[in-house]
Formats: sequence, structure tokens, C-alpha cells
Amino acid sequence: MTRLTPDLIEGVPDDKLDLDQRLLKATGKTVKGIALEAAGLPEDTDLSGFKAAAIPITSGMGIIGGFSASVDAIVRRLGMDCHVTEGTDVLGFSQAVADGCDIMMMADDRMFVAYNSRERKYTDNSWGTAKGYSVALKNAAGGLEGKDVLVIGAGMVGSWAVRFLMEMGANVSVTDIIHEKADRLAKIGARPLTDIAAAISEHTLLLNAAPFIIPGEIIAEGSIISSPGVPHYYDQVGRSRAKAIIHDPLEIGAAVMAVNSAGYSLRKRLPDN
Ligand code: 2YJ
Repeated sequence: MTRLTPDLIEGVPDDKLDLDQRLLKATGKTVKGIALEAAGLPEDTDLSGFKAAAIPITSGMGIIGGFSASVDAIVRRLGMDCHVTEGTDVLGFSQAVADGCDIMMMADDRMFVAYNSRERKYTDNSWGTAKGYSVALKNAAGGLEGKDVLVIGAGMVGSWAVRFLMEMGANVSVTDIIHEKADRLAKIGARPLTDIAAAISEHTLLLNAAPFIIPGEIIAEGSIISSPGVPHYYDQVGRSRAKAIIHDPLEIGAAVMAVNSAGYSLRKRLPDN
């Protein structure tokens, strides 16, 4: 995840992006629906028993204006109780513990986690983002069994996405400007491709996990693009050729993290576990 900037997330706390409506149109599911599927939990799961906290972290490059408020709003939209701690860093963490919080959401420059203090387990943002955007692509495509999917970018999110899409039955190709990174994923069954433009033109199901802006003229008509990568921009040609472009700056990944973290407690109570 590239470092977010306040302008990228300014619409998140008030849901100005209207993400649920856009996701419903593209995938038939809301953010919560995608997060529950990503976490392997039933569609009607009630998350109101969880108390979460968003803890501002000042280390490294410091606070991102609106980040904790955005995470707080995202978690509350899932039906959990949540607040931003008054203190930052270790003080904020200790306040969350003293408040009896079950899930602590916190990010520095390298790691963003949802820590479940009941189970002493965490879900990180790369996993959550890859899982959420893979589930979104699967729903938008009406299933992925036997279908060709291209993952652009073989970093943390792209590498997880390759695994998840393969588990969903897709034939996964992967491309990265650093060819060796894509080559490494051949070991787990992905097909590395070196010509990025040709790879994009030849696929209609894409997961763009790279900080790469795809020129519209190489996008195939009717493509479905699940696109967590930042910066996010599709030109007029790309937008008109694509059937759906799924993107938000923070919410899908953070929602999957929070729900999956709650899932450490909930899955223990499901009948088949
Ligand atoms: O609490 C704050 O306001 C800041 N410390 C938030 C920092 C958010 N972190 C990022 O944007 C990092 N690039 C996250 C890296 C996650 C890797 N998956």
C-alpha cells in the first residue's frame, strides 16, 4: 500500500464515495458482504458484539490527516462499535486495552493491522486488500472457475491475490516491471508474463495491484478491473471500455481486515469448526 494522503481519503468518513452503491452495481455485494465472504463468515453475521479502536500512530512519517477517522468510520459501518483513541501510539494502545477493546486498528509506514486482543492474532492490510479485491472480482465476474485472470504487480498485495484467485479456480497470469518478482510466482502455479501491455490487452479480468496507470487503449472491451493500486486513474477510453472498475482508497482492505480479525473469535463458534 502506497502511503495514503489526506486528499485521497477525505470522502471516506462521510462515505461521500458511496461505495456500497458502486459495489452493489459491480459485484452485487456491499462492502460488508465482500468482507464477510473474504473472512469466510455467513452473510448475516452480526458484528455488533465487537468493540474496536483506531489508534493514531505518529512514528515514521507520522499521522495522516483523516486516516484514523476514516478507519473508525469504516469499522462502524460494519456494525461494530469503534472510536479513535485520545492518545496516540503506546498510550493509545493502552487506552484501547483499558477500554476493553477487542480489535485494535493501527498503521505505521510499513504495516497496517487489525489486532484481535481476545485471540492474540492480527490480519494485515496486504492480505485484507488482496482478499477483498479478489472476492470483488469473483463476484463481478460471476465466478472465476476456469477463467483467465491477470494480476498486475507481484508485490505483497499482488502475490496474495495470485494465491486467492487460484484458490477460486482461476488460471492466473502475473506481470511486474521487475520480471523476477513475477517469475517467483511460477512456483505456486501462476504464469509469469513479461510484456505488460500485451498481457493487459489479452485479458478481460484484471486485478491491478501495482502503482501503474493503465492507458485506456490497451484495455480490452468489457474488462472487469479490480484495482486496489494507488495512484488510481483510468482515462476516458479506459473507463468507456471497461465494464466495471472496482476501486476505493482504503475501505475494502480495512473492512476485510476488521471482519477477518473478528472472525478469529467468531469462526470458533460456527457449527462446522
Ligand atoms: O496513524 C496514522 O495516521 C499513520 N501512521 C497511518 C499510516 C498509514 N500507513 C500507510 O499508508 C502505509 N503505507 C501502510 C503500509 C501497509 C502495507 N500493506
